[in-house]
Amino acid sequence: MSADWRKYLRPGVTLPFCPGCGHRLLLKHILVAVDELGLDFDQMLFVSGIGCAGWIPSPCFNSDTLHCLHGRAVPFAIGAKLANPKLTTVVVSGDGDLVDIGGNHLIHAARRDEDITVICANNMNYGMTGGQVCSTTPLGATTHTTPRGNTTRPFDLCALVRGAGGKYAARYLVTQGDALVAAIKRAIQMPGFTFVEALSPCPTQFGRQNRMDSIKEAYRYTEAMTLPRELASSGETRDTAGLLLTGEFEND
Ligand SMILES: Cc1ncc(C[n+]2csc(CCOP(=O)(O)OP(=O)(O)O)c2C)c(N)n1
Ligand code: SF4
Ligand SMILES: [Mg+2]
Repeated sequence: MSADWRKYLRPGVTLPFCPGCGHRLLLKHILVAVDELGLDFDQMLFVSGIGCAGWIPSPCFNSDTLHCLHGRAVPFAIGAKLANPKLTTVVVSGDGDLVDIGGNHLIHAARRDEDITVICANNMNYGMTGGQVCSTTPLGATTHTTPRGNTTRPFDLCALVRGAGGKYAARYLVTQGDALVAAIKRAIQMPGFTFVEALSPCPTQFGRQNRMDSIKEAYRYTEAMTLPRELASSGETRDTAGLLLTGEFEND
């Protein structure tokens, strides 16, 4: 794996994440993908909304970045791409930002096959604001707003994007570096709307509220929710036991 990813960081920046945060790993994987593709960083635009995940590109990346209104990263990205079609336009934001607050933008961008890549850092809660429930929180999980356990079913993000018409969706844990880098590269290279979901543990909020005593435990919990797609019986994004499949999914 390329060791050169740090050269894409804004000079002097301190990565603004808690120890063990999955977003830190995702940041690295995105920059490794950019480096391996040999892209001109000056011709890239990264767009993010509000949340810890929104801090991955901005302030960290030394490219053009748009750190925009909560839930509005996708329409900002579409606007920028329309204004300058040569820009490689990549949204990097959180599950709460992209799927709760901005969910309508996400599904319609997929339906319209807008020429952008969306990378969603899914930590299954609103990390920045203290760990509230969101539409990706697993059933039964404790959050600040569900102290007795979440009673509503979470979205399966890859299924959501596929159902909306998105041609390419992929899901990996942030610890699956090689696979995640390959998926990000594929998504950036493929024309049209592409989506990568990175399962990114939040030990500080989600982990602590669910009695995970260490960073390792937070990673084990997330890993236990997944199954490699090759081991499942069909091309669905979730298996019959409800496990999220990791892999790449394409519509015809
Ligand atoms: C309009 C508006 N509503 C609510 C908030 C509060 N808020 C800030 S970040 C955030 C959640 C972000 O969650 P997510 O996108 O999952 O990012 P994470 O912090 O989990 O990485 C919320 C609700 C806000 N800043 N603006
Ligand atoms: S609160 Fe959670 S998501 Fe935010 S930086 Fe800390 S560990 Fe990461
Ligand atoms: Mg989140």
